[in-house]
Amino acid sequence: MDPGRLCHNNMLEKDSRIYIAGHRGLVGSALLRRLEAEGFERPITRTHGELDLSRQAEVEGFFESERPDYVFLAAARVGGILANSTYPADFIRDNLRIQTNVIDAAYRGGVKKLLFLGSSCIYPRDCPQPMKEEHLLTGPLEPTNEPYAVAKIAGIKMCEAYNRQYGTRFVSVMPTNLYGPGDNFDLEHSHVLAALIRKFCDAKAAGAGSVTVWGTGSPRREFLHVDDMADACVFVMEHYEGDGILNIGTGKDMTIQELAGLIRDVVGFKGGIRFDPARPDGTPQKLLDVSRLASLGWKSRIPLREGIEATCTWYRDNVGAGPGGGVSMPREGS
Ligand code: GFB
Repeated sequence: MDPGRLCHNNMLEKDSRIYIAGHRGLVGSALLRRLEAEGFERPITRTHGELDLSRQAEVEGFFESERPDYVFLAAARVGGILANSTYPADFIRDNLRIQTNVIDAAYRGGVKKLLFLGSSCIYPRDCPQPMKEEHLLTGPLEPTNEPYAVAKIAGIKMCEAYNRQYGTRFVSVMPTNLYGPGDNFDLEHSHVLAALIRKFCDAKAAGAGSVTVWGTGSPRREFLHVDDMADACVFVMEHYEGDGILNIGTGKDMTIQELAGLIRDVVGFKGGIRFDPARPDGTPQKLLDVSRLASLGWKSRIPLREGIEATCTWYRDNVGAGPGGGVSMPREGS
């Protein structure tokens, strides 16, 4: 396996044909914002209604007619700990289908480079911390999201196999837990940071006495703002080549209890915090070793508190305030 290296021969041109699969999801929408802000003329996007990525013939037809040069594969079925354990079949089926169709069509369509988005849950449940890229496939996975993780591992291995057999340039990145504008704030399906923003904002508005946080509060998680993630994706697309996967994170984690305290503080909620240990904790710790990407020249920039403040504002303006407050955002997309 080619472990990967820095390259400078892959700069995206303003008129490059860049396809963002999943442009309505958390990561895809951040990528689109980023590329449009930089004056890229032709980001190619399709809504789910226009192109169903789980249907092979549709995906092949799309690649034949649109001929993208670069692909950000940010389309996926995603969700938090409860969604993963409630819909395991949907998570493994939809992700295998989407990524298989897009990766294969990208090869057949002569795509110059594809970036596949994995997840930090590909690493073993009891992985040494911080988790290094070489820890992949060294131990059993966390049961609450094993089907999703297995699909993502299949995507990584598919990229590697296509590179080896067909000489493609497909690269896989492993983001830590992401958050930011455009996140899913549905209490059953979301990830923890979005859920807690909603719970604390709504509790403050309702004058509630306390907020309930799932689990014991002791698991440790790392959080990366999605605009940093989009920046890292563009950096990797332009500057990295090889089969070796790359972790993307901040390199810093905190307990769920600490996160709840921080969000309570940002929101200005004066009530208490209760924990519900009947809800699952999931993996005890998920902290990425980000030294590999740092050695290539990329580091996260958005401080957590600042990112949470901006996401609270986005939530109040877009989800929590209106009559449809708390609407479920699309689950497919990032
Ligand atoms: O973000 P989260 O749903 O997913 O939960 P994972 C992280 C931690 O926050 C768990 C706790 O220990 C939850 O019990 N938590 C506390 C809450 N309150 C809440 C709440 O109101 N909502 C949620 N959702 N959690 C996911 C995987 O794991 O991470 C996916 O299931 C993916 O496959 C994603 O990898 C990045 O971090 O445990």
